[in-house]
Amino acid sequence: MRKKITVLFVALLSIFTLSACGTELASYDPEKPLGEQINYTITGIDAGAGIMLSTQNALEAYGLADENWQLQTSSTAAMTSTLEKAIKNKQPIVVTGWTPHWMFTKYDLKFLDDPKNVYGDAEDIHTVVRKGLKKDKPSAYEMLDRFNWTQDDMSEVMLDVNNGMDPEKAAKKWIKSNPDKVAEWTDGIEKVDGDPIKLTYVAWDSEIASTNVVSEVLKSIGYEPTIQAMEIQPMWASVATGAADGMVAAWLPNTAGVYYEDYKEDIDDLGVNLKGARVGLAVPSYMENINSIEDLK
Ligand code: PBE
Repeated sequence: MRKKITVLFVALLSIFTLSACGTELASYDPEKPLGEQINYTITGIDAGAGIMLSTQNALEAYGLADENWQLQTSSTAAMTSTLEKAIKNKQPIVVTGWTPHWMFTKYDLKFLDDPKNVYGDAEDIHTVVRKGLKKDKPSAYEMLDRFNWTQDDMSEVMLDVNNGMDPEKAAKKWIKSNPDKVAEWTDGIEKVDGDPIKLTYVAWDSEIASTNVVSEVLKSIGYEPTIQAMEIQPMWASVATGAADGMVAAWLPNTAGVYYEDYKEDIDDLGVNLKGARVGLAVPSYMENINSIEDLK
């Protein structure tokens, strides 16, 4: 009996302690050093993402690694949900941020200046296909080569998906309301009869949007596409080895630069499908005195 009570007591005590540790962070305090307030932690996404590699470089370049700043690996979904909670409570937070992404539409965020230019200037998103696609599937090649759209286009699809719409449905909806753009990508292309085509992507919100739109457009010219989500390195490898026909998810020159270097001999880069993307560190606008990565020190 006594033992049971002790066990119960210890159990209760640990629940209380854990919930005490789990209490929310305090609100952002501009008078206190930021590092102390957020445990010197930047909230990141999936490990292989280019933005994670760049952020590791930034921690070194700005001397933040020496001050024990660290980058927490998670996923886009976990990062945005942590961000949402922080914003609700006006708490301090630093995240890996990029546009186009609905986080910048939904929340009042700002990019931190990057005077050392670690994240590079504006990025473009490229379409990359396997060698030999031009010969084997000329209609798909031509459509993929023509595919290009704007940040607003992509954001529209992303926002619908974020609001709970199925990605395929959101893609169809966008296609229906943008017939002129779709015609530019498909006019005069010879239709095929159920040829398979395989696209790979990483399940970032931006790439879920673009890959689903391209897949639906390929359907409209007679292809039977499969789209397969994977991690970033296998995505590049799948196209380089010919296991996949192509992808529309290459953020260049900086973000996926290391992958491009590794695979450039074995792929066919069809150039830009979206201009002026951006990658960096971001904070909520209420962190008024934090405007540059230098301000994290
Ligand atoms: N992103 C979104 C990716 C590319 C698309 C910025 C998170 C990255 O590799 O970092």
